[in-house]
Amino acid sequence: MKWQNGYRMRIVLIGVVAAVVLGGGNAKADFTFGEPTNLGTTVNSSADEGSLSVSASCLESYFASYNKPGGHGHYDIWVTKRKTIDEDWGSPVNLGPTINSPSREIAPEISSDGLTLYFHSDRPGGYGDRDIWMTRRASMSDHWREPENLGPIVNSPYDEAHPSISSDGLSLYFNSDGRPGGYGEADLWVATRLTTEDPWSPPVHLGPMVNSSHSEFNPEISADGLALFFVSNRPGGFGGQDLWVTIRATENDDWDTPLNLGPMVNNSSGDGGPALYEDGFTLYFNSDRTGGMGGKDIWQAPIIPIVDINGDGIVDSADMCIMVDHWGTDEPLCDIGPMP
Ligand SMILES: [Ca+2]
Ligand SMILES: [Ca+2]
Ligand SMILES: [Ca+2]
Ligand SMILES: [Ca+2]
Repeated sequence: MKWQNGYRMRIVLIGVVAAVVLGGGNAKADFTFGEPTNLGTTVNSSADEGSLSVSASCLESYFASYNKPGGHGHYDIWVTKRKTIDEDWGSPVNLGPTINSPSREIAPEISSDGLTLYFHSDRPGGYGDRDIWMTRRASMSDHWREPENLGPIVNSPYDEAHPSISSDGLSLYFNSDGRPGGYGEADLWVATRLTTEDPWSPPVHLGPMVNSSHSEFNPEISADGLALFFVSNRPGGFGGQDLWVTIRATENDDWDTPLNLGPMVNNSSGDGGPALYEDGFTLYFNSDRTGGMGGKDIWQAPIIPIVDINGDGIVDSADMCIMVDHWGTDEPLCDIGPMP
């Protein structure tokens, strides 16, 4: 997910709240999710596809696929590209044997500058179980170099998986199932560093507000660092595993109680792999719900504004009048941009 600033992030947070409270009839100036659609047959196939990561340029999307023809065994990382954001995604290309191996390479995460690709793997050369690896390239047109293990500060004999890098490159979120200090099943952790040249600090467990005895995994940090999407099988969902989000007011605040993304996105299928498009109005995720090409597919759902400012359940001229009365002000009731 790659929102550029708090302005957009607030929209999405409102949207998440809307998804939760709309049934109560008290929604106003809210957003919700539209009907998810399958990303289509160019990217999806009868193999498993998931773990999408969209570049900041919106011209590259990395994803993982299991035993997709043309791969190197088990999960591999693939990329689909396009020349402009108005074009459809092109045919996926395997990242090749420098990156992919007979082991699993999965959960790609492209850095905001497009020059580092994180992923997790159980390939030889790690510290045990799954580890987080990265590969770099000198420029957007260069080839990805030989992957490097992130080292024994971040990785351990236990499980480290599903990296998500903050837009400033200074916080690395991941999940671990079994790392000492967890609450049971997978939990979310974060490692930080002072600059991108500094080593990573020992990972910190995200604590009891976010983690539970159920599974919390596949974190996805927003570009402004104020929303953390993840997947969980915790109670309160719609069956299987669901997408959830926790938010915080500033990067110095604690994470708040996680919210389920609601029934438009989550259903009784297994839903996971959250990613967000640069424009802040598209949520990507993977699911094995009906209507796909087989196995897991990548789906997208629009994030839709609801401009019911006075909360009477109708979007009409009364809402517009309130908007006009506060035009050019910072009245929070109306500050729902970027839509006018
Ligand atoms: Ca592989
Ligand atoms: Ca490990
Ligand atoms: Ca847990
Ligand atoms: Ca599929």
